[in-house]
Parts: sequence; structure tokens; C-alpha cells
Amino acid sequence: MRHPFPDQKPGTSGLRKKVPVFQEPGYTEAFIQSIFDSLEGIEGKTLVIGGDGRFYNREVIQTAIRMAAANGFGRVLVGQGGILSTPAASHLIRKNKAFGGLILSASHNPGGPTEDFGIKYNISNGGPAPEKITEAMYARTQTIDRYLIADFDDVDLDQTGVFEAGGMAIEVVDPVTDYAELMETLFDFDAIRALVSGGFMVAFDAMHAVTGPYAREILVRRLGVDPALVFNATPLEDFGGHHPDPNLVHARMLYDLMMGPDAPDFGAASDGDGDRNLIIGRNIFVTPSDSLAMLAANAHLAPGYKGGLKGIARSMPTSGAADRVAAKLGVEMHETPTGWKFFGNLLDAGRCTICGEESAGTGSDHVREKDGLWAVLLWLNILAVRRQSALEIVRDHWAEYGRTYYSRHDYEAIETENANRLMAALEDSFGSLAGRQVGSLTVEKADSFSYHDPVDGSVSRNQGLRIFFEGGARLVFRLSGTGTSGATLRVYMERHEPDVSRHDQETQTALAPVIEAAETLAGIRKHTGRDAPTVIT
Ligand code: VG1
Ligand code: CO
Repeated sequence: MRHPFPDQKPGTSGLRKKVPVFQEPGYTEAFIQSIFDSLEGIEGKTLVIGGDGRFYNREVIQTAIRMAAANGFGRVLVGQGGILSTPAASHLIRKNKAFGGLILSASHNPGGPTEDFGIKYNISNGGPAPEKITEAMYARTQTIDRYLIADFDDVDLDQTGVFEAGGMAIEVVDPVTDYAELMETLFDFDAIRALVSGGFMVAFDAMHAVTGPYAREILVRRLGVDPALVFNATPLEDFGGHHPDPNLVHARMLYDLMMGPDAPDFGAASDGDGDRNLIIGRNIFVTPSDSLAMLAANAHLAPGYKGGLKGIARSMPTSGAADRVAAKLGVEMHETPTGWKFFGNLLDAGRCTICGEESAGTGSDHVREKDGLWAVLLWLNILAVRRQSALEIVRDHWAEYGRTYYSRHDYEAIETENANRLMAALEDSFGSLAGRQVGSLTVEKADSFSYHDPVDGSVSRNQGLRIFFEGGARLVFRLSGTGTSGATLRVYMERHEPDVSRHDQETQTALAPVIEAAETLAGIRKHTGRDAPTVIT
């Protein structure tokens, strides 16, 4: 390696680049070495390695194993076939008291020779490295001039067992078993099995990504779900050419099925690395922000949470629906920046039990990542206990707490300069915004979100621009930290509606004044040249 690579700055969730970038000689090695160089005391310790099975996964796993040996790790645990869902990797780290783990994934981004790849480091609590550590890694990438790698043959990743190479133990483990056992401790599998055998039909779309084997073992084999309703369950290196992103655009097939005349009772999907979830009941799409609130309100119905919740946490752009549940339960509510790494401290300190993000991520203190199948199983457990349809549960929730209309508009692959200009101009306007009338709305206040971590006192600034309107509507603007080409502008809109007689509006219609205010205040068309968002969720 002759020189450092200037662009190895981890984003919202690790380093994500196009595959050809990771294939540049020394690129992958430089980043992995920078991770190892930023850690202290790895000698003889255990490292977990696994990925979502996308193109280039196997090659990087072999490299990571050889580098772990040369850097002095005593043992690596690798998922069979190189596969570990992100939540399963988190669990393996915790269960084996590993020093940490390397998770190879670009999550919901497409895979293939010219598509995306990613590397993320998780610490010993099983969660993504906090900012202090990712900043140290990035600093190291700027000066690094060598990497350490042992010289031995490729490990047979398809065979479980214990091997030895380069003075290090290499354990290839079944990626599903430990995770499935953890799920059995949290949920009433008997009750879910009884629900399913009573004719309750469950559909699951694994999107040709990592959750296929998990769904087959847990949903089909252990819970009796009809295998014909588990779609795309074989992980493919290119996810069948699709985006493994469980939203209304990329999981359209599931959505159409759930809205159609022969809809199963309950439908769900997960993303590339298995940490996201999409929940759709028969004839009812549950927004992720609502799902978080509903899971929190009903979690006590599952054995793992029968003692109640210590608190709830949500990322800032996630709707306030969960806040209303926390208030009712009388537990702490936390608002963090986007990205799961900010939940780790709160979970470790026992300040919250359930966390979630508007981007289809929900999870709890059972691991330190969001967990797609966990959310599906908690929903099923709740449905099995309440013996109501998903639609009835949603309607009851809205009747009790009011409905929070919520939507996110993404403008993908816009010019980075234009995106930065839009954000800067918007923030500049904040000084004179309070009191301004925008259509039927009046601005109450506007700010740039900063997070003060109540556990370690660290401060994270510039985490998104927020505009609050009188009456409670809210607009949030931020730029994505997971993309690999240009910039993605995310605009988040919400409005709370307490009146039950107004709970039947179409979301975009219900949010029309807020959507219009976004254009008026930020000049999205002018800055991006786009007439419409690329993706609406
Ligand atoms: C997006 C989501 C964020 C999520 C992150 C990683 O980040 O908005 O909520 O934590 O992806 O999810 P951004 O910076 O692009 O908005 V995953 O499932 O891609 O690991
Ligand atoms: Co993901």
C-alpha cells in the first residue's frame, strides 16, 4: 500500500462505497487495518465476522480473517457461507463476549459488481461503534501506510467447524441457530404457532437478501408459516437485481398482495442485512413510526417484555407517535440523531427498552442493532394474544392516541453541491422564520438538531434541520449518510390528528399543507431541479 485513501469516512452506518472502489488494491485492507489500529487490547480476543451475502462478501471475509490473524486476534467466529444478519451478528458478539465484529453490508442498497458494498465495526456490546470510535478510525485512514495480513489458504466458509490458521482459531458457525434461540426466549412461540395453525396467514418477503434462511427456520419450521408465502428466500449476490429495501416502492409486490382481494392476514419484509422491517396488515400499511408506537404500547403482551418498558427511544426524524405512548406509560422518552449507534448508550444504561427509526428500523435491548425479524415476531405475538386483526389494532391505537400522519420524501442522487446549498440557505433563513405564515401553517420555531448524550455527555451537532409549526406539525430536512453517489435529500413530514372522524385520509392529502411548506421554505425544485421525489415512503 503506497498511500492512504482520502475518502474512508464512515457514514450513518459504516463505510459504504461502490464495489469497484473496495476492489482498488489496498483499499479494503487499509480500512480494516485502520479499524484494528483504532482498537486497544485485541490480542488473543474474539472477533465476529459476517455479512449480508452480497457480491464481494466472500472475498472480503477471507481478507478480514487473514488480517485478524496477523493483527493478533485469538479467534474469529464467521457465519457459514459468510452470512450473518446484522442483528444475528450483534447477538453473536454479545453471546460470545467477543471484542467486536465486522459486519459487511450496504444494507438496503443494491448489490452486484458495480453496486454497493460496506464495512462496519461493532463494539463489544454488539452495537455499531459510537462516533468517538468511528472518528478515530477515520483519522487513522488518513495516515495509514501499511497493513498486516497473514498468508494462508482460503477458509472453507461453507463447512461449519473449528479450524486453525495463522495461529488463530477460526470457527464457522450456523448463522441462524443462536439467533432463533434468542427469539424463542422473547416471544410466545406456542401462541404464535396456535394462531398460524388456526388459519392466520403470514406472508414474508426476504427480498433475496439475508433473512431468507432465518425466515425459513423461524417462520416456517418453528412457527408453521406456509412456505409458499415466504418469498425470495434464497440470498443472492445481487438481490435478484432489486434494491433490498423494504418500502412501498421496492417491496411493491408484497404491498399489492396485502391490498388485494386474496390478501393474507399479515405481511412483512426485511432488508439486505435483516435489520429493517416493513409491516403491512391486510389492507393496512403500518408506517414504521406507527409500528414503533404500537409495538411499545403492546410489548408487555410478549414474555420478553412482560415487566414493562424502561423507556422508549426514537431517532429525531421519527414521528412523535411513540412519545405519546411513553407519556401514557410514564416512562422516559429519548430523541437521538439518525443511526442506531446513538441508541447503544441508552440501552446499556437501562434508559430504554425499545428503540426505533422512521426508516423501518425497530429493535430492543435484546441486541444492539435494529432487528427486522424481531419486529415481525413481536407483531405476531401481539396479534396472537389480542386475537384482533392488524387493522383493528392500528385503529384502536389511533383512537386512543390520535393518528400521526407521516411521510418521507427522498430526492436521490442529486448534485452534492446543490444539496449543500439548499441546506445552507434553509438554515440561514431560520433567524427570521418564527411567526411566518406558510399557506395555512404558521412557523413556531426552527433549529438545527444537536444531541446531548445523557449517558456519556458527548454532543453531536448538525443532525438535521427542524421546522415546527403551531398546532404540532413538523418538517425535517437532512442529507443521507448512507448513499454512494451524489447526495440524497430526505424531507420528513408529520402532523398529528386527534379527531377519529379524520383518521381515514390519504396520507399525502392529509399532509398537503406540510408538503407545500417544504417547497416554499426550502425551494426544493429550484435547488435540485427535481419536480418530484424519487421515493415516497
Ligand atoms: C438511513 C436511515 C437511517 C438508518 C440508516 C442505516 O440513513 O435514514 O435511519 O439508520 O440508513 O440503516 P441515512 O443517513 O441514509 O438517512 V441500514 O438498514 O442501511 O443499516
Ligand atoms: Co439494514
